[in-house]
Amino acid sequence: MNAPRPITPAQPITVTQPHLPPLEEFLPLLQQVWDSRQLTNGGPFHARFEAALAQHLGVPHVSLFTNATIALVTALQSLRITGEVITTPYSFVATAHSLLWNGITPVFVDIDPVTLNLDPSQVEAAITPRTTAILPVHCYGTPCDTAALERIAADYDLKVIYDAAHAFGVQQDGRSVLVHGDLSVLSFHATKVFNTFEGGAIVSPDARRKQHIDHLKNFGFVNETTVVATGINGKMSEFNAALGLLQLQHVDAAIARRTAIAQRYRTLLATLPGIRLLDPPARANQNHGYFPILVGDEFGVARDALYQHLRRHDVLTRRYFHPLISDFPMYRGLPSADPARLPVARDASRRVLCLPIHPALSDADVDRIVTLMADARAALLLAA
Ligand code: T4K
Repeated sequence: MNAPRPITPAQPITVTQPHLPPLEEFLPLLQQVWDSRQLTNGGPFHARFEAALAQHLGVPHVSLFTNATIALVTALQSLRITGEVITTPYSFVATAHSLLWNGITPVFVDIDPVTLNLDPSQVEAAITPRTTAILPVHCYGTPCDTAALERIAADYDLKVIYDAAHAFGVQQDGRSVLVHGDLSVLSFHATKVFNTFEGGAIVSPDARRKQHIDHLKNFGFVNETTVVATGINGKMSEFNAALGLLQLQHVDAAIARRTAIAQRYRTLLATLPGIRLLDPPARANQNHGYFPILVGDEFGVARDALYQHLRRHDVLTRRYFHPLISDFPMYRGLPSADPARLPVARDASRRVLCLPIHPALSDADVDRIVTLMADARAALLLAA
């Protein structure tokens, strides 16, 4: 896992790399799929993975999906959300796209400067008679201020659907962060802490809601001849479910390695002025799916110049999340997308850089990345 890389790596260092189990562990499961010829539509691996996942996460009910985007679209359908939904501009574009796919108007609200999550103190002012729900994101796996958001939701009779795409395995105050709100949606995309190649899930608080969601993800069928809702095809295949079942055995070790990498970054980056790291969340663990830094003016080298410098040295960082969702063409005409109303999100989007983090990254890789950052700054100071 930790073999040193040559100083000039043959392969670029990417922001992430999927963690996979040894292929020989997966082949016997594939053999079972081949033998059974049950490839999808709720086969045995689907049932086993769903149960094992709920237990692993410590949540009551899970519905597996083909990906988080379809799961978000379905979650909104299942709660019959309409009108306007308050959400964050600082996320992956799928968060807001799930609203547009349901004919819902996103209302963007600024983020909290410490957590980079939706700022509850701004939510209330954005509520109108058309508001039906809040769609916050546990960005980078940092839990939202769930208590404040759910207080507002209760006061105004709004639903809360968490985009928990980044929050696999995150616990706060001794329980899963996924139990909050009406529904939570996970992603198991290749780039996530826990992957099934593609995949996702909805966490439901009760069996009835789960059953409704399970019908929705299967075209609305409840039996061979009865369709009770305008469902979609969101089903996870047996291939993905078998992989997920196996991945559960490896995910804790993968997160442990990510944690060690994050600690190493923290120690090394402390020597670089102007580089801000996010505070570890209060009373919660971290899965270290991302390692965001905010490049301050004091660093001297602007974020985009640093991004290019690292790129020239084959270190492919990502500017998650730049541009803001509210800057994309299908959103920027909305009144709530006005940049003047989103100063904190805009500043974060200008400064953020997600450094490479994944279990196969070596200590030498981390050292090299930080050295390259220091070099960029030193070169600038020398030229000044
Ligand atoms: N909500 C939130 C808050 C999300 O962040 C996301 C997804 C969603 C909802 C929707 O979830 P899904 O519907 O996808 O389940 C990536 C992912 O495609 C996307 O899933 C993720 N968020 C987003 C933050 O990042 P890109 O455009 O950065 O991916 P890409 O292909 O450039 O990959 C980044 C790096 O990862 C590559 O440089 C190399 C490495 N990589 C990637 C893939 C796909 C691999 O080594 N192997 C691979 O198979 O969007």
